[in-house]
Amino acid sequence: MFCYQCQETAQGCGCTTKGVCGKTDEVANLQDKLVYLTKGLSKINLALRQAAKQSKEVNHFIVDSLFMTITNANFDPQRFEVQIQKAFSLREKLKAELPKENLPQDIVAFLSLTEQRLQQMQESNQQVGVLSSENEDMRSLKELLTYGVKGMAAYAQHSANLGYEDDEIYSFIQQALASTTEALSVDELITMVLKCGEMAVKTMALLDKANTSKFGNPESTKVNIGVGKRPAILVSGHDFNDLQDLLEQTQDSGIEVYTHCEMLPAHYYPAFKQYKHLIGNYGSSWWHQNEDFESFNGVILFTTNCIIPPKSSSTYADRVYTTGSTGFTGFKHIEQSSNGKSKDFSALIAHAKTCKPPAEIEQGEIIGGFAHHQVFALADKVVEAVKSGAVRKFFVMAGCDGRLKSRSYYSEFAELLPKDTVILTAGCAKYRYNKLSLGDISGIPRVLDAGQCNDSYSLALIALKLKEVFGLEDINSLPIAYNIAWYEQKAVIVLLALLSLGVKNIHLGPTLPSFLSPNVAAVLVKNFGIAGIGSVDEDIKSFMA
Ligand code: FSO
Ligand code: SF4
Repeated sequence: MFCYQCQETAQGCGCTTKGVCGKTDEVANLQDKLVYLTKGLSKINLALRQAAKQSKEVNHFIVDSLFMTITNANFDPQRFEVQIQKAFSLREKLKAELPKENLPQDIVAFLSLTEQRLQQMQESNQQVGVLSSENEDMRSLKELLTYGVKGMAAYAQHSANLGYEDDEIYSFIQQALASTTEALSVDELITMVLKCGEMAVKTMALLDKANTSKFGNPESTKVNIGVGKRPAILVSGHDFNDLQDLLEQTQDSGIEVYTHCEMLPAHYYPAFKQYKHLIGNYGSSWWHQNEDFESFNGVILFTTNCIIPPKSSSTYADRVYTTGSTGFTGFKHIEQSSNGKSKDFSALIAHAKTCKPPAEIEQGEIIGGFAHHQVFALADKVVEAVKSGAVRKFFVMAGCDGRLKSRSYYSEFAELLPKDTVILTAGCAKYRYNKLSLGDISGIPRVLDAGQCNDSYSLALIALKLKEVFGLEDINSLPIAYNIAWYEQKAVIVLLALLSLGVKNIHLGPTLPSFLSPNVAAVLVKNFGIAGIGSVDEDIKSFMA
């Protein structure tokens, strides 16, 4: 195996025997094969698209497959075997639709690919896996593009689950995948990467539309972090559609429901407030799940990543269920219903009824719900605070949390920021500072949480609105600094989206991605002013200067 797609990659270089995340060599190799097959299917679907005969089933399959390969989404080799078989059968289905003559050579080769040949290609590093690109700059750009479309696929799948789809997004994902197999120049690949950022903005806008159309606009909300008295289900991941289906199916069942990690922003939406048995948010960010799940006592449902393998001493594994693109050997999996109906959560609900209620680990409330609509409603107050000097600077600290000790930087940074600054956050990065008492400025909380990582889109809209209100030409003239923490591939697509909106001088930490070769990193530094992080004191000094 060779994988360097996330921030925690071994020694900052690459995982080669087993992932730091827990991914086995077997699963890593299956994932590489699956990604390779999505490239072939993309080429066929692009060819069919020219005759307006593209397959929706393949669009969905590619998005699902990419999501399955995102860090901490799926560790189950059997699920990947099944997906690989499905890729071959989809290829056969599409074959019948293709013209019999004048097919490009690469499609002809893909149509005759066997599983055995795929295995040989993988073993000899031919076209399958990261190391199949020998030139480190080409490899870097191809992987940056691949990780970008993996993140895009995750957001596209959430939108699709809510009934919002855009063929342009599917088409771009397929073009991007196909382009990684072509003999493109460095400049052509850079163009694709920049285009990926533009499509990221479209994808996040679509997901924002899906979420707000279905659940209303997030509003300023205090979320309980204590516990109730009944047996309960803890819902993790990002998929609001699953959460809503579960809440419907647990109405009046005597079961209470809690959110974990990235499901916290559900509480900010009006539609979720009507569920009185949605009690609050339990625990902390994804990497605390061993402790959080142990003390929760009830059933846990993963709708998306981040899953971490339970410790051998853990007692909660038999209480965990996965659904959607997620999977883990030993966890039970809830399948999609085949007839377009809601998923059937009855087994999980029955299981929850046999469990003890959650143990209390903290009490109190956290505040959030500051997505674009809520912040625009406060615009006058915000503008006044900036004009009067009460707010000197905003810090966008969106992104991810992670296990590395060095991430304590973000808690310290938040704590030591001057009191006339406001943090704009989204994603699980917020757990580094959303329970600190950072106070408010004339009623504006000093941590404004917009929501999940995809709600970084809201942060961009807020910046664009401020630019308009202050009559500025350039988004970078605003008193906004960007100090973003990344971990997995959804953060990569968020970064590309911000770059495409013209945001410059983003600081990225705790380390820069190891998949950026020195030359590719230099291009990002030169054109976008991307930088890493240093010490908290020095960084605050330079940001405030
Ligand atoms: Fe976090 Fe995990 Fe949302 Fe990611 S829970 S790390 S970028 O999956 O998607 O922010
Ligand atoms: Fe390593 Fe990250 Fe890949 Fe897991 S996802 S194998 S930790 S680089």
